[in-house]
Amino acid sequence: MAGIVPHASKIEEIYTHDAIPTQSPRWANLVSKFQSTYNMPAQFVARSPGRVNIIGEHIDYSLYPVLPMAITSDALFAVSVPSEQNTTSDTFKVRISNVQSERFTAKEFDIPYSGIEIDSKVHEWTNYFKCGLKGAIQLLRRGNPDFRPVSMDVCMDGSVPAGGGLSSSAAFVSGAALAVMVANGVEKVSKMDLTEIAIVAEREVGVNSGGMDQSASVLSVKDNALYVSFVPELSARPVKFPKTKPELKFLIAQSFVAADKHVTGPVCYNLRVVECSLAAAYLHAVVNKSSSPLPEDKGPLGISLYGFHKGHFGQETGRDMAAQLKQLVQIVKDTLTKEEGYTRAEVAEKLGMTVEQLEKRFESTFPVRAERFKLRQRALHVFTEALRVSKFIGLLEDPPAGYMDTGNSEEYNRALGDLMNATQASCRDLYECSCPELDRLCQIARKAGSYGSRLTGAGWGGCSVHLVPGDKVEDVKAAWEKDYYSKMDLTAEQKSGAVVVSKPGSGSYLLTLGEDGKP
Ligand code: NG1
Repeated sequence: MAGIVPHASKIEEIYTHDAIPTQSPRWANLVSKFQSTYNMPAQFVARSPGRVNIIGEHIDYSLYPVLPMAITSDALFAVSVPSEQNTTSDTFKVRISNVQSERFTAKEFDIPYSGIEIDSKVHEWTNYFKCGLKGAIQLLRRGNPDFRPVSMDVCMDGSVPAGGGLSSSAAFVSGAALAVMVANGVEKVSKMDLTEIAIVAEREVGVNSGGMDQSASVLSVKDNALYVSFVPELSARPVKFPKTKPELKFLIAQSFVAADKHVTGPVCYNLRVVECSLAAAYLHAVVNKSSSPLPEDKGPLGISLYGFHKGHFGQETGRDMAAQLKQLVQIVKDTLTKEEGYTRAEVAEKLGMTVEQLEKRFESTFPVRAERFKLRQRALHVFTEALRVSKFIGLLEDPPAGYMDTGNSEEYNRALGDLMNATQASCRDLYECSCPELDRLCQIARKAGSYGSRLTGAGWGGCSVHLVPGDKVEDVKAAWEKDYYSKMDLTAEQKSGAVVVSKPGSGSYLLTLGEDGKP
């Protein structure tokens, strides 16, 4: 389904109808800020959205399929390429500002043609732009190693809350990469290329991320969720929710627990990536009785639980996927018996390496802090979650006749919701990526009528997603207000953004502005 990043001629093509009244003034403000900052009009706007993950949590980096959807909130980059370019210099210039200029200070960079430095230890908002820039330049140089990027002026407006589990970073990096490609004369940007460079580029800021967010941000199609698979290569297809009665709505609720995975990486996100990779290597050594290492794949550390899965069964076929995953759950229960986790020495011994070799192989890309690795729990989460995704997508694309022909799809809606609830339990108990506040938001929502409630994104704070019958939306919102938000000290802005009823939005877009710099 890939193709070229679409060009819009007006913002109505980009957003769902209900979003236009808030997006119109926002775009007008962005282009007017651009004009007042740089004293010239912007030429185009590149846009990439955030996403909410419906199901398939923390399994993208184990290379199992996931089902996110894009949301309305996005990263916008108004761009102009100054007509005077200094062609004799060894550097090119990027001036970047933000509509929220007090929070995000404007910067100016003279970037050597020879390479871009990104210091992932410094948490600087422009790092994300540099990631996109670096990825785009690598792509531009694929066919032409001497390619010299142009200088550019950029003004950014991001509406995806940072650290909220809605992928502000993927929206930022893929939007920035798109802006750089277009500034450098590429009118037709391949969606797949853009997704792939955004995935790799985001690792520059210190997170060993999977590929779900960037895929959802770039490839989503309005009114559809997106089924994203990572093997044999990255691919995605839009998926419609069947018409149900009662109608289904997605509510996204903030926990207001900040989850900065760049800071907590060594004990949270990056540690989970290491644990899953170690589980794959361990299972391969013990179950597949192999003395050679697990073959390399696209997992962030070069191997994955899916790689073990494929190796174990010879090959994975779509039809047998669910049956195979069930067997793998049993294999994990029988093999990885230590609830308390495994020390480095215990894992190293099974892998036929020293502790130093293990540290070098698995912990040198991104450092992690742990005495023991909970291989059993992490692998159980991954295989059961992959199974839930396969059941969920089966329900969506092939709804069992009995569920739908009664004119009341209550039972069907519940089946979808149950899978989301099971994900939350697994994230809480096995993957340990929830937190009391997210658990609470889910409990409150279920009590007020949600079919399915779970954290979305990396977790440890951030956002939750809820599958709610249309006629219960107000009840669920009121319950959160009464039992959760009213007990917190929130600003008016936080209160108004706490809960969003979200329709599946479109992915990346380009909009060329008129001579006057107006949309
Ligand atoms: P967040 O932190 O919500 O953007 C992260 C990863 C995803 C995926 C989810 C968990 C990045 C950029 N994204 O999402 O790839 O692994 O956690 O399902 O690290």
